[in-house]
Amino acid sequence: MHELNALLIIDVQNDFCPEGKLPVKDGDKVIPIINRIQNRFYRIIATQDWHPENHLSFAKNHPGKKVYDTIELNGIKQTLWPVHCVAGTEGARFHPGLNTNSVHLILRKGFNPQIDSYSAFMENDKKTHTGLANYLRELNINKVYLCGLATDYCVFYSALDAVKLGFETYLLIDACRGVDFPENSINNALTTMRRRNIKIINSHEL
Ligand code: VGL
Ligand code: ZN
Repeated sequence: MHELNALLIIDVQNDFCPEGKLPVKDGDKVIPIINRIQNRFYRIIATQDWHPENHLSFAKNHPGKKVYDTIELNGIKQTLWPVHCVAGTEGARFHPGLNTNSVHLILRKGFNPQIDSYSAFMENDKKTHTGLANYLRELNINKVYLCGLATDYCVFYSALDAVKLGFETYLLIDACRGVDFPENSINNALTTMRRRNIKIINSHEL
C-alpha cells in the first residue's frame, strides 16, 4: 500500500527548554534525536506556541490567580501558565540546536488571546482548526509521528486529534519530554494515548 508519513515536531522552543520561562525537564535532550530522524520523513512540520502578551492562559492576566491554578475560560478548563512563548520574543524561537533547514511547514498556534491551543490541529475549543489536517490530507499523508514538548500537553493533545482526524498516529517516546504537572500527568497521558490506539515507539524502531 502507498503510505506517506509526516513528522510533527511540537514546540521545541527556548521557553520550554531548561533556561526558558516554562521549562520542561531535559527538554533540550530531544533535539539530537529529532535532528537525527528527520531524513526518514516525507514532510516535516514544526509547531510554535505563539502567544500575544495578553493571552488568557497566562496567570499574570488574571489578577489574584497564581501560576498552575485552574480556571474556566469561556467554558473550557484552563491551567494558568507563566508568561511563555510571546510572539516574536527569544523564548518563542526554536531552540538554536534544532535543525530547521528541512522543515517544510512552520505552524503557529495559540495566537488568539481568548483560547489556548495545545493541539497542532485544533484550538482548545475543539472547533477551530489550524489547517494542519487538510494540509496533510492534500498531500495524501496518512501516518503522523509526533515528537517534542510537552508530552502531557501539546504533544498529547496533538496526538489525540491526529487519531480522531483519521491519521495513523505514532508517538516517538524518547523524542518527547513532559511538564508532569499535575503529578503523574505524563503517565496518564501515555495511558490515554495507548487506549486511543496511538502507537508509542522508540526512535530506534523507525
Ligand atoms: C505547552 C503549556 C502551555 C506545550 C504550551 O507546548 O506543551 N504547554 N503552552
Ligand atoms: Zn502556551
